[in-house]
Amino acid sequence: MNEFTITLAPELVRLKRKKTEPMEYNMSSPKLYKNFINGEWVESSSGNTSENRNPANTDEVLGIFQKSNADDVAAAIDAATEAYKKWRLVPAPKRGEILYKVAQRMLDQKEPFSQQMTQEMGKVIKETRGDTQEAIDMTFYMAGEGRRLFGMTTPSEMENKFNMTVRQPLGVCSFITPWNFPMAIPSWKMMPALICGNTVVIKPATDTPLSVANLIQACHDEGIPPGVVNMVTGSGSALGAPIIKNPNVRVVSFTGSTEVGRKVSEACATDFKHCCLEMGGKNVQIVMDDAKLELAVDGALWGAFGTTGQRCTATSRIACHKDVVEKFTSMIVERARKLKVGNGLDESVEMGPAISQAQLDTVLGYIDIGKKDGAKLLTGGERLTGGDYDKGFFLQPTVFGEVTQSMRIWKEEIFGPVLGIAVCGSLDEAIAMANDTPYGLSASIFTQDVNNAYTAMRDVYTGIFYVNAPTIGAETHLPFGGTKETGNGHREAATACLDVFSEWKSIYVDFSGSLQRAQIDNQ
Ligand code: UN1
Repeated sequence: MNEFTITLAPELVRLKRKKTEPMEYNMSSPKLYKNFINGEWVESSSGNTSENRNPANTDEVLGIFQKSNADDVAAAIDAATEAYKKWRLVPAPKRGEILYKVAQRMLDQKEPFSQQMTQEMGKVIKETRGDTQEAIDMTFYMAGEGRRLFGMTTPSEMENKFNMTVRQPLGVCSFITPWNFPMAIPSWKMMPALICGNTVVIKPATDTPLSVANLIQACHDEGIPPGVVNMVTGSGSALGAPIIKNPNVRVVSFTGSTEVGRKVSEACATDFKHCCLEMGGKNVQIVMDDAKLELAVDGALWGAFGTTGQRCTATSRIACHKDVVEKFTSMIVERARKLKVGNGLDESVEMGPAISQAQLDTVLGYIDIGKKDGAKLLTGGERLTGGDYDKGFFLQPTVFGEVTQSMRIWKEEIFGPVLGIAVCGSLDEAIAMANDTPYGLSASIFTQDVNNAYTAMRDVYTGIFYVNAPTIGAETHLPFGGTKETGNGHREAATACLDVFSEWKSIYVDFSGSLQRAQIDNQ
């Protein structure tokens, strides 16, 4: 054994396969879920819990979750700090081997994970299968990254000297994750952090802890060592500061509102922590006069009403060419009226409920604002009531016409199934309208003209852009994120995310046997 041989601690090679069951619940006596700290499910020292209810049927309690406090957070961060000492030394390909198994286990459990996600989050089962699949894709992708994590070698300016760069982990990474993609978004953060050699503390959204618990269980069952992944449930207001301000946390990755993101950013700045922010969006679909209108309507419906409009990338604005706006509008209104709204477990349902009463109220508030500002309500606009609708947070797919750039529904993120259509006279005008927002996440154009497409690709200032496709549908191996108030320059997914979870080390090896002074001896 030479000095470069790494000996794995026995717990780090614990790769046996246990039988996995998704977390279970029983409506008559809901299961008590715990925090996951140092490889064990443990109760919060607060002694407090909260219920996780189905937004499609609030009679249904999916589980009782811990309402954690700052002591729980500290315990999780301590465990992650300790585990980091060994995990960072596990060869990245070995870390990848574990992630391959985690991904395979998630694939085995895709259906129950997805069903539970629909029950806790509301979006339709086809979409929760997509969410779980996105987490699986990310996990396989990052597992493969274990055999890459490429640095570079480059010549030295001096003789007998070798230069290279390597990625080094930072330590404990903490994540504050949203409810709209309860498994995919946590996986975007967790898997790259782990493959780089960091350890993790995650605080899931209060509305969707079960999906994160399922993800954590899959990690645990496939041999991620104790302390390497930890989960603490509870509210952001109680746990945010203890997580972010803990000196052992070196990376904070947050997905949520711009308002909260700004606070996270400020809190990280004073301690120079890596901070990755994924925030709001106000995504436009441009429809040109030469667009295939059927396709543009399909795209707008999927972009606006998929996930009940609760995606950061949701299509909430249309800039439609004046020559086709009448036809496009009547086509979309007709289709929106026919969308089937209901419990997402029913395979025929096309749109589920809002996540919560608060979200429903926000969306209804924006519908009022739209009306008051003079937009023309073309369809929808009301909460759905009667029968099973009374038990959930359902509302009608809503379309406004005659929207103008001065209106709040044109500028502000709504995060609900509300689409506003405005008229443009030219591509230049459409691009100016697209950029008329504080956000810069996603945009799209429907056109058959290659010149229109390339001009918009260049001039619409967003992090994601689609041609003849809606504003949603990012794949895990391309960078995800946005410009302006959507992000702070970082990207999730792809290999771009590795820059959040590692730092470059530049290494110079001088084998000349004598002192060589850069910039001095080689002139
Ligand atoms: C989000 O919009 O909140 O690109 C995440 C998409 C999904 C992820 C969306 N893959 O639509």
